[in-house]
Amino acid sequence: MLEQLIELMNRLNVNMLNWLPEAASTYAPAIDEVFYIIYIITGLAFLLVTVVMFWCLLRFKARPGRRARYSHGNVALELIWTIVPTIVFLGIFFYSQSTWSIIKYPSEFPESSVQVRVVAKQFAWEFHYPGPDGEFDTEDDKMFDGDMVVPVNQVVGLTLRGSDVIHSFFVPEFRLKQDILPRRDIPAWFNATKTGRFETPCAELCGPGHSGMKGWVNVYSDAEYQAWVAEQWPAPVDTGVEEMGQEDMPQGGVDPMDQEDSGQADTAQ
Ligand SMILES: [Cu+2]
Repeated sequence: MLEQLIELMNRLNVNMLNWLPEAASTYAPAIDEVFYIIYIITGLAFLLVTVVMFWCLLRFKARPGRRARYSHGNVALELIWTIVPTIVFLGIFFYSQSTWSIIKYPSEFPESSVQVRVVAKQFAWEFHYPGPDGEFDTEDDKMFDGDMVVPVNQVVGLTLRGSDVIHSFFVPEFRLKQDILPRRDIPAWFNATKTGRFETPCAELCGPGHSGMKGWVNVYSDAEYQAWVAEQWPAPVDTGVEEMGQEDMPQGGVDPMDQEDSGQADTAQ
């Protein structure tokens, strides 16, 4: 039903939602669906109001001899235009609830395999990585100015931290937007479905340099990401788990696929 309507809107060239940026995260299609439903409802309401307005203009226009009549109101009509929008709004609320909750409620978040702390400041983005130990604020942490690197098809957990005023982390292609407040850590997540370089413009007016406050999310393929990690945190790695994984390999007996899997499991922790 929704798809047919979208198809029809596309054919009639009235579908402004075609202007949305490409969808490149797992939850982007669900967000777009809510967009479409609201777009269709408001589009129909716009049509209805416009038609009724023009009908009234013609039907009740001034005519010689006709006197204006004072209307005190119509209870039935008022009930209808209160109850119908209430039902529509509640419907949108319940319909979008599942999408909203997986994106916004930390208890509903999927488990992440990569953790990045995003620090917003006037007027730049800092992306902090915990390093091989998986712990923030330790010696192997690394900070990248303006560029975040993540693997494709993996859940990336974010901690959004503000250092001065209110900012907003926004990746249009992921349909992810979250305000950042000073002195608060706000969790967020995404799972990118396409490789590429996606801009993260600050989406909350934060001062004179706001328009220049840009960052980038670089989504790499798995192999590219592993290579990037190896380049940033060169071996030897001092966690026992990693060492075992690397040294056992030449001795044989280990399926390379298993090896890769356990490597991923390591980064997951
Ligand atoms: Cu800003």
